[in-house]
Amino acid sequence: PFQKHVKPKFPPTVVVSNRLPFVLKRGPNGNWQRHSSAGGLVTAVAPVVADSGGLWVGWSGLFGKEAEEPIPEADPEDNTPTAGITSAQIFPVSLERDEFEYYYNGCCNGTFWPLFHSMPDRAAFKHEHYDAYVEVNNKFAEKVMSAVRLLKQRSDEDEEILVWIHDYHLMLAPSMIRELAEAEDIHIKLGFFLHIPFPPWDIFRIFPRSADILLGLLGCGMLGFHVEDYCKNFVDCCRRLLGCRVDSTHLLVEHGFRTVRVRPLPIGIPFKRFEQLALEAPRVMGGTQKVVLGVDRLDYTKGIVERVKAFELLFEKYPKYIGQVSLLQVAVPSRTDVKEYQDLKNELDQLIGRINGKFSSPSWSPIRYIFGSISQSQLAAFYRDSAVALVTPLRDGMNLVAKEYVACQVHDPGVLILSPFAGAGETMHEALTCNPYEKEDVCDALDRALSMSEDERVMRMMHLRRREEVNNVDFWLYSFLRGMELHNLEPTDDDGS
Ligand code: GDG
Repeated sequence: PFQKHVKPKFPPTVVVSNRLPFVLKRGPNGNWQRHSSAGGLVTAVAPVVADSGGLWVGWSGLFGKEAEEPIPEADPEDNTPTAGITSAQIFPVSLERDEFEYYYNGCCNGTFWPLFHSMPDRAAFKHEHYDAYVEVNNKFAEKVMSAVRLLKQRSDEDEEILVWIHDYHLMLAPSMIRELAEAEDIHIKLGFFLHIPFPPWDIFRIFPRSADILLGLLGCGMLGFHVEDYCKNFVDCCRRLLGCRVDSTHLLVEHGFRTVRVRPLPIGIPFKRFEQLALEAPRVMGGTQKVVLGVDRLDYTKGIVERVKAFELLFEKYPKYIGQVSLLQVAVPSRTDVKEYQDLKNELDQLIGRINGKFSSPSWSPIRYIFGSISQSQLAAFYRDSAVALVTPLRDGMNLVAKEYVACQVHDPGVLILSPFAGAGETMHEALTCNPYEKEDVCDALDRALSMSEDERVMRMMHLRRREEVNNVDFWLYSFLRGMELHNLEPTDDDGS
């Protein structure tokens, strides 16, 4: 039923995520100002809230007294989709500083992030962190209920209310919300989407309270994961850790008196938006030297250190590339108050310094490194003008960079090199693949990409682009809605992309 450029119509929806879809900063007059996030997820989900008259529950990024000040309206010049959400549609959750430290840096990023990326050696388990996680999930559940009550008052008797919870920060919230709603006899449809991988049973069970996490998630009617393997892992965990009756083919889990549906819902990007940016953005990289591009949050799961080492090997194994090819690595600062991330930055700084010292000439250096964020238009120009995108995470839920690169190949297509350990590797079949743990393999994939004929590049990119254009972010929204089995689900014919 889905066609290109058809936008689904959502019922009144409460979107729930750890962070609200904007950052608050003090303006020149001391008042709070909203700075909208331009990230793919927010761009996709904000219209759902704006258009459905829905509400957004999340943390504002502020603590204490500051958090109690009223949320401002969007700046009149803000033209991002978030600007369509009024302050009355925002339900902020207030968190204490210590509680946040334990819940977010401790449990979410210190435990679940590495564990779910199958890196248990990096995961720390502290019961006080998990206690804070339970407490914060409770706070979110309470806030979601006040949002639901408001929507219920406003809507028709038979109108369904959708609650859509996002990501690993809120895995206990579904069953908490279900319990509260049932106590008040309010009927809601509860859906959850996990943006990171769901690990295999043998990894997941390392978490001491793993059964509680499953029980939390099973509060939903439907659970979405990026790819089928994550769905299968989840269903398998329910069978082995909770003893649930499951259907592994149709991805169903029986729990209590309900059947929970589990669905692979691979996220897409706003393809047309990136394509348009690439068509319009001014040229930023000139010259005849080829550029290999890496774009990531600075995170150990993204395999940036391993990638840079493979790039060093390229010049040793294939000296013909010295002076001809360089790596442009954009690393967006992330979780900078966590020691592990600070150590990673230091390691990368030293490594890049050493390699540049070894190979640079007065007119060329092998690695250009931007530690910071660039505008989306500049990013689109980088994507467009790079001969190769090197997307080599050690593990990644999906990876949107691979998809955005493809959308921006509007002239003289480049080559995508993709790790099979990213969810994107499941569907982007025409990419070259390499094992990021084996630098020889990465290095040979680079050689192949850099010497690929134009015919082969055009053919591979055409197929990659076609798939991402159809399976774009609106298709993901629509697939989520279909998975929720709502009544009155009708697409509108707005032109969206
Ligand atoms: C999580 C999962 C999953 C990057 N640098 C700049 C910039 N970006 C934008 C990219 C892209 C986004 O950040 C990164 O998305 P990824 O998907 O690559 O990675 P995570 O942040 O780890 O996201 C991941 C995703 O959730 C969605 O479900 O795919 O697996 O880990 O959109 O464009 N944007 C701008 N300047 C930059 O310098 N403007």
